[in-house]
Amino acid sequence: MKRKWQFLAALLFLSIPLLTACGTLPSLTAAPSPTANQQAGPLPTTGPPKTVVIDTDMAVDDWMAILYLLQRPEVTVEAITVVGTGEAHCAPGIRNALDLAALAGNEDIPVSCGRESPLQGDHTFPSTWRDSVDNLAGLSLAKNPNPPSSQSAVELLTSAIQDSPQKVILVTLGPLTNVSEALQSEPSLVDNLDMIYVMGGAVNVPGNLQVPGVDLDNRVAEWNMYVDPHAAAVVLDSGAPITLVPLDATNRAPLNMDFYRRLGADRTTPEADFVYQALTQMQDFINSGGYYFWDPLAAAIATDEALATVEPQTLTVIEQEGSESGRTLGSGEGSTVLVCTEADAAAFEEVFLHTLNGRLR
Ligand SMILES: [Ca+2]
Repeated sequence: MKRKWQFLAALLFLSIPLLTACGTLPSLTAAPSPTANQQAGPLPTTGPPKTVVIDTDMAVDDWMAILYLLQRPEVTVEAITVVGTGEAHCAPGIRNALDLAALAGNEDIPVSCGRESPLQGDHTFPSTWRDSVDNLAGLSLAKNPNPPSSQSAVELLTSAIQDSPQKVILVTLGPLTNVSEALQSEPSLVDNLDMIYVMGGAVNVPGNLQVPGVDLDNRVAEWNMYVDPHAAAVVLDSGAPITLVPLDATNRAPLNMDFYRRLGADRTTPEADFVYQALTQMQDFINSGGYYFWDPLAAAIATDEALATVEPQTLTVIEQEGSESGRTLGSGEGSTVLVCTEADAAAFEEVFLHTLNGRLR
């Protein structure tokens, strides 16, 4: 059903992109038609069917990652859980996740949120960031008529993984609070996990807490790990198959104005147009040179590991409070996981644009 919808939708959007964009997002500008040149060349191929669950903190790059996964023909997203310790607060995070799912024609995907405090400590994202993503960066979406799931995030994660006849790919895009709680309460979940792709960590590169307006004496941690270091340690120690997509890899994929302009000239679906509108709100950040495809790259690697260079490494998460809290330290002790050390940014951008524009079959 989903594929049939996507096929019909793609035909419709390719035929009347202007009408569709205006009808779905009346407050936004119309998307231009693609040029012949933009449609030329072989399209990436998709692999076998994948069952995916997304755990997200609903920031702008999460929106891009979610729309990417919902547009993949071979991916079925069974559930979206919002992590309440991340950038979005629970109530707006749930609402925005439901509406994004509806934008992509998947309004029935169950969505719920988890606890709003870390397992340990009191680290949080800056309140100004949280307010902005809660507010959908000033954008608006058509409302999904469905209510949130009646299950908690941990219950939904657990049932979605346990009930799947196919092993599940779990894609985590925020702090690991929900996932750690689920794995602690039901350790056997690892038996039905094909892989957990974790956007987070900084292994052999600096962290990303040193940003304007944030005064933290920590140059080694990445935000998702910093916010809930104990949760990160629990997940890495769980025995689940894990592929970490740390800053080592995402630093290779900056989101720059060239890509922004390319998307502006090549957006033929509501999904692609929404990403363009979101990035329009992020132009100052993009121009600063500090914006990267963090979560979209992790989502894309979850569908195609060839986009990254992956190698096993043994890591320890520094849990103690202090200047290294949340660090993912390469060491002889700890948990051995797969780590993406490099990424092919050009290949990623190609597949991201094709996927957002519904060109894959
Ligand atoms: Ca995120």
